[in-house]
Amino acid sequence: MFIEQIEIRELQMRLLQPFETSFGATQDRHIVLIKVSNGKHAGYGEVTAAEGPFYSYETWETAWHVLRNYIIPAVIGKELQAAENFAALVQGIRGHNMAKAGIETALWDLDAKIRDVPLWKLLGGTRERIDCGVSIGIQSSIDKLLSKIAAEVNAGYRRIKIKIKPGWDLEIVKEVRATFPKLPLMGDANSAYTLADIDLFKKMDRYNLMMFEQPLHYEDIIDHAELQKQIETPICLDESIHSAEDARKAINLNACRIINVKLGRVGGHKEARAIHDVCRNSGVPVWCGGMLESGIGRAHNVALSSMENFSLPGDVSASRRYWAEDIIEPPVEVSVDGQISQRNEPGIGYSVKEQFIDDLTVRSQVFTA
Ligand code: OSB
Ligand code: MG
Repeated sequence: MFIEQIEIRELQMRLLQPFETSFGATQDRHIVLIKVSNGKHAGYGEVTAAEGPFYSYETWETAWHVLRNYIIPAVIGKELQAAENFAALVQGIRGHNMAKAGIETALWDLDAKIRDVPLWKLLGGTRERIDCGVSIGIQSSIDKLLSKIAAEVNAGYRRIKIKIKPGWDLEIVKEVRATFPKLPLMGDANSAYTLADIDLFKKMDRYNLMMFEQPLHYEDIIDHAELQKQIETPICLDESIHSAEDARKAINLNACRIINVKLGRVGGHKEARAIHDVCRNSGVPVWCGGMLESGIGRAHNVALSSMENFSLPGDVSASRRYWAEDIIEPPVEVSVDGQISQRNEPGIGYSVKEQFIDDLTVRSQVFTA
């Protein structure tokens, strides 16, 4: 495929509700969208960098800078055999995986459209329906959290993730368990703890959680291995894993028993599949994480989740949980029993609402071969 044109846009979109984690709250999203075309078809991708450098060092502004000055100049006007060949063009650019993934995922969509196949099939996926979970942010009270959980359980979601942080942890887990004794439940700390908190994890170990997600430092695998040795609940790594190599090392050290795969964090579909394979070969299940995406990033998450070893419900949920109106048609919908069906149209399989996207755009730039 010939990379004839790349368009980058910054969109402003307001989440229906603020989302709070151990590193802060967000509601007004700045989303960088990518459109790549070969002159005949267009592929779409989303940069999942957040507003500030808190989940990772990338932000929508660093992504814009690195895309414009480094990534796009490396790919514009190039002829690619397949989307997989993108990685070789940008291997000299260290990090900035979310910026890279914006282009990489757009190339996969374009590649699938040129080949006239659904993206999930091009990726090698087999799950025609994927199991969905939700991630519920930190709330102002336990009662509010309990009623949010009840609403999501009633909507059919198969797993509930709550965010934890010092002061919003043991008591909360205890209360949620008392109200929902059998619920598939997990806690995500976003790196809010250290090994000094080991007794707290031993106490939370009694509440039969599916996993603790990223309890310790965002670059650590050594201390996670120590924590995993001392608790029964599986550890799931998110922030610490950027590549299949990271996954291999973490698994070898027994730093985790589960991995959360996010397209942005790992640089796109190629590396996400490589992580999937490393984990599958070691008997480690994976699931697809979320970054409060618009419909385009969400559609890529749905397609990725079709792969065999995405055997646990992910943070991939319905558009309506995030947006009054999504930028794709139809929006991502979840069945009453908590599943999303794959689409059979080529590429991401959802159509893109170009006019609505224009209305949300605050700046854009076009690069032509
Ligand atoms: O750690 O998984 C996370 C959102 C923003 C940044 C980090 C994370 C999250 C989520 C939300 O948990 C997942 C979603 O609903 O998109
Ligand atoms: Mg996480």
